[in-house]
Amino acid sequence: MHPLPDNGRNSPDENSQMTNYKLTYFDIDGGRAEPIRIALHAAGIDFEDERLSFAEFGEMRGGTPFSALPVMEIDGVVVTQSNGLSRYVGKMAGLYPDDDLQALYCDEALGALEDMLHAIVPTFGLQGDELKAAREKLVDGWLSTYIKGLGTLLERGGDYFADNRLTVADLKAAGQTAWLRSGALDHIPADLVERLAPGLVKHQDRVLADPRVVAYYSSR
Ligand SMILES: N[C@@H](CCC(=O)N[C@@H](CS)C(=O)NCC(=O)O)C(=O)O
Repeated sequence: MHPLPDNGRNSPDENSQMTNYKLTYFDIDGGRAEPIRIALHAAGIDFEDERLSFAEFGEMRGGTPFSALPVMEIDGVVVTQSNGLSRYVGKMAGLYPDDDLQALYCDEALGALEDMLHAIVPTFGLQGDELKAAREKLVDGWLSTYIKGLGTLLERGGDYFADNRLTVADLKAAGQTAWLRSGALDHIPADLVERLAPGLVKHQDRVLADPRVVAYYSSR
C-alpha cells in the first residue's frame, strides 16, 4: 500500500490513494514490462515486482488471462496489455502527455513498437537454416520498415516521440533499440538500427541518461 504521489493527475479521493500494485513479468531488465517498472518507480509508487523464470511461467501459463505476461494486479484485480498499463502508470508518473494530439503521437509510437515485436516473435523457437531465413526475411522486410518508420516518428517529435519530453513511448523505444543493438538476436545485424535510423541510437542514449531512468537502475 502506498500513497499516490501528488502530481495533480490523481483523484483527490482518499480511498483511491491507497492501492496495491503487483507487476508480474519475466526476470529480465527489459521487455514489455520495463517501461511500466520505470514509470512506477518514477511515480514513487511501491509495487511488488514479481519476476518469474521461464520455467516458472511455463508452470503457471494458464493462470494469466491470455497465457502471457506482463500482468498487473491492481488491488487484486488482474489487468493485462503492456501498452495500456504503461499509459495508466505513465499518467501517474507524469510520463504521458495531457494534450490529446501529443497523446496520440505517444500511442502511435507505442503501437508501432508493439507491432515490431509481433513481427519478431514468430522467429523465436526456430533453429538453424529456418531461423536464418526467417530473420533475413525480417531484416529485408518488416523489421527495416518498422525501424525506419519509428525513426520518422522520432524526427517529427524531435528529441522525443511526443510532447517534447520523456514519455512511456520513449521508454519502450529505448528498450527495444537496446535489444536490437545488443546482438542477442541471431542474424539481425547489431548495427541495423544505426544504419537505418541513427536518430534512434541517440534517442536511446538520451533516454538512458534521463534522471528518472538513471534513478530506477540505481535502485535495482
Ligand atoms: N499484447 C500483450 C502481449 C504479451 C506477450 O506476448 N507477452 C510475451 C512476453 S513479452 C509472453 O508472455 N509470451 C508468452 C509466450 O511466449 O509463451 C501485451 O502487450 O502485454
